Amino acid sequence: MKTFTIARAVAAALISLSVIGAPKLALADIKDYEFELVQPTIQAGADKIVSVRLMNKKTGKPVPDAVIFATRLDMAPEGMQEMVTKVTPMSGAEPGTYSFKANFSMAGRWQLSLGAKVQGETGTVESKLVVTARK
Ligand SMILES: [Cu+2]
Repeated sequence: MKTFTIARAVAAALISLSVIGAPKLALADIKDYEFELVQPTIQAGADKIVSVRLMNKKTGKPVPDAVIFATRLDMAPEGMQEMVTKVTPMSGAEPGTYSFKANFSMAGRWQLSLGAKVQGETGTVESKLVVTARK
C-alpha cells in the first residue's frame, strides 16, 4: 500500500514536471537571438563592408530572413557620439548574414546599433557591436 502511494506520487511529480517544462521548449524567446560580427576589425576608408550574423543561441544556427532596421554607426566608443556615418544595407553573403556598406573615415572603434525582427517571434532583437577600423 505504501509503495503504491510513493509510486503514484513520483508519477504525479513527473507529470507536473513535464507540464512545467513544456512551454519553455515550445516557445522561443527573443532573448535567444543575438548579433555577432563576422569580422571584428575592418580597414578604415570609404565604402567598407561590415557583416554581422544573427544567431539563435539555443540552436547555434544563423537566422535567415530577419528584418534588420534602426541601424546607426557612430564613434561613441571613442567619445565621439556625434561622429555618425551613413549605413547602407547590402545583400548578405550567406543566409543569416547581413551586410552593410559604410564610410569608416577615421581609424578607431565604431559602434554599430542594430535592431531586428525575427519571423514568428514577438519583440525586437537589439544589439550594439563595436567594429575596430584599422589605418
Ligand atoms: Cu572619430
